[in-house]
Amino acid sequence: MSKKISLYKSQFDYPRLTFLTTAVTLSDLPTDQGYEIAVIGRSNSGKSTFLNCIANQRQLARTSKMPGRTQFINLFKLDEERRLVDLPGYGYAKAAYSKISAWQRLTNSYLDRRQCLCSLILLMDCRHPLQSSDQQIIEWSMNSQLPLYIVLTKIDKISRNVLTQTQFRLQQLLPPTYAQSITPFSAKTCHNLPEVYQVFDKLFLNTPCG
Ligand SMILES: Nc1nc2c(ncn2[C@@H]2O[C@H](COP(=O)(O)OP(=O)(O)OP(=O)(O)O)[C@@H](O)[C@H]2O)c(=O)[nH]1
Ligand SMILES: [Mg+2]
Repeated sequence: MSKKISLYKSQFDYPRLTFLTTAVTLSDLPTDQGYEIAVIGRSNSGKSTFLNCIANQRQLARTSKMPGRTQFINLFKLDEERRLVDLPGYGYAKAAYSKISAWQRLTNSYLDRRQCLCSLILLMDCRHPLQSSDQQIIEWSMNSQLPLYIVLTKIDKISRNVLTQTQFRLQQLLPPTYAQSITPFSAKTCHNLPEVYQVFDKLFLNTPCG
């Protein structure tokens, strides 16, 4: 793994992220104002762990080895206007089918209706990238013209060579807009955390919502 030193100083104080609320239905969400960036991806791709790493807090978002840990929409407040959102994962959650489809309905209606949603961060486990559900999210964001950024998680679990091959393959498969927007990440080593802060800053500062 590269030991590149980044001098990037983030515009927002991400370690000050605090838990705001859990939404079981859309009506539990705070007023639809300000800016939200949502972390989306398959169950177990590392979404909640990623948010903990960003906040430099071990238990801000609940994580688990078992897929299906996050079952509702959890919101974290960065400041009065900006929030980060941990969405339930899609894919192979170990739970009753009826429960899984309820989480997916919740996520889908959040995506369809939330005006202050300004971007998505799509997390993919670097060992299983671009599954059909990931492709559906990419397609949806293209059609809705919602900016999407890709983070490849768990890179501590593969060699540098395999990571390079994976990135190359993804660049061939993804539409050009997204091929340039991939950040490899490890929550174990916090590799590329400054780059991730840079992505969030850019998305918060340059993206009109609504
Ligand atoms: N080695 C390693 N493990 C990770 C990394 N990121 C997450 N994990 C592990 O992957 C498992 C799943 O992480 P979560 O953050 O709970 O995944 P999630 O995407 O929030 O899962 P759901 O809530 O089910 O959607 C946990 O055991 C984490 O410790 C990483 O970068 N490296
Ligand atoms: Mg989770």
